[in-house]
Amino acid sequence: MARILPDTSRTFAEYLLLPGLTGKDHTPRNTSLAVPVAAYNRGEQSRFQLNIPLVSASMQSVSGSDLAIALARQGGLAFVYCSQSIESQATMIAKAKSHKAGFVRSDSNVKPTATLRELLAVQRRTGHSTAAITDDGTNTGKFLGIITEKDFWEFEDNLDTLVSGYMTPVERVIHGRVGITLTEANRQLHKHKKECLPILEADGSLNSLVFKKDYVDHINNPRELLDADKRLAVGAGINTHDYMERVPALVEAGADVLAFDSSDGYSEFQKDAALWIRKRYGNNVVVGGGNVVSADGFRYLAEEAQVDFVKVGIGGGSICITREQKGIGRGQASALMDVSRERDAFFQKTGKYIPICSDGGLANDTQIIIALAMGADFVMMGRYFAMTSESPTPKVSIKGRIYKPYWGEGSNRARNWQRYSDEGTVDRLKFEEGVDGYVPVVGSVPEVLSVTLAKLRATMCNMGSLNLREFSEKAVLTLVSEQSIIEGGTSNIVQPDYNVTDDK
Ligand code: MZP
Repeated sequence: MARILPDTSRTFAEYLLLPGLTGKDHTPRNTSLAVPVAAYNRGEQSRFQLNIPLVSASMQSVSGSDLAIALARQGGLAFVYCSQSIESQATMIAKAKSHKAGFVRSDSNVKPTATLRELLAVQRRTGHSTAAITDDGTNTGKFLGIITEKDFWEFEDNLDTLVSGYMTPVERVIHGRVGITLTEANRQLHKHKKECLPILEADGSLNSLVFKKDYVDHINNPRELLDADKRLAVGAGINTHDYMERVPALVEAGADVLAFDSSDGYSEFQKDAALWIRKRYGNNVVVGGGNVVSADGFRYLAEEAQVDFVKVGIGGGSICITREQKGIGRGQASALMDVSRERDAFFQKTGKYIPICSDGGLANDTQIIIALAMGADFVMMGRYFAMTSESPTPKVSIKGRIYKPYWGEGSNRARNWQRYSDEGTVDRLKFEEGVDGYVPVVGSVPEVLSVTLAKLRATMCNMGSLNLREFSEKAVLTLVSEQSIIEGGTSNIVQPDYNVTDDK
């Protein structure tokens, strides 16, 4: 007979936190939201950390380059979706990686013999208004000058004239030499009141560009998540089918963290793929496994597949119908608590800490907080980010309100059969495991995060904790009754009806 677990499948909505002693130094300003992503050994530091404990789901309607840029600038990480061609996923990653850096490889370059019309075409393609002029029109050619949109008027000047007549020639361009530090480069920009400082090799060829706007960006976003070369960090979803081609392309494009996007990661297919990546890249890539909902699943991925982190959650996603379709899954709170316990036991036994990510089913800010208290090192969300202006979908107006489409990877619209089948059956996606709908637009990534993170920091202080490790170690949770949920809302008061017009 089947084994029946004694526990009931629980969800986050069924728990509340009890406050701990708040000390005088427990203020939101003193809290740190940094969390580990890559596995590490006792006494060491994780080789990849987030500055806030939130990542976005590898989904077509969630994680494109714009969201990757916006989230990394806030200290989190987006997993650019893998249900697209290898080339387009790599292009999205490369775009996010090139968004901002201390020293940027110039992507808009022309020869001095190019016409203004040709220059405009390059500027439109890249979206960048500053172009380098080099002898061969590449980003490493001999540097001859620089041109920006301010140097000519598109609707007044003859677009068939040559760029050479409008550019600032090298003799008059303030520039730096390779080897200059970023601080010194920014100092030069400040001193000469310039927007862009070209950095040249000793032989006069172009190496890179340093922009004032990047410096300003950095000052405005002190939490941003950067790689060793000061480029924004980007994650990428992968699958167990084409990893031998996809992973090298993503690593080449600059992906910092890879994560298997699979509805059921407790599989030999995932183990083989993870070991292949480990063998080829050692610890130079961070790779996450999942999804699992049990201690057994966690241990398998930790021990056998040697992944860096494990994602937890099956069937809880807001667009997910896996539980209805296949009868598989587990209440997200129960799954998370089971896996958290196993992660801690594994750490005690082996000295290796493998972070866990609670993936899907977080319906509001409170549930994010409860998930972190229950032991998630970080959380992955789809719906939350699909609702922001930076998600890749267009806005639509429905009955006067603004929405964006949001669909599951297992829906007919996404047809991400690789997520749901390990063996790659011929008649891919026989039945749907996800739905296709709309979510309201709530604002930009910085706007929504500022509220969520303020609540999280406030709760951490209520619990007497200054970091998220301490927060989950100190957390005391209680199951709530239906009546106590009602008690938690407002009662016996009249609230203003916002539709009533004020009659004076
Ligand atoms: P949510 O944040 O919208 O509740 O859930 C997002 C998570 O749902 C994703 O990270 C992924 O694990 C899962 N997902 C994505 N597509 C489907 C589906 O079509 C799904 N069933 O379950």
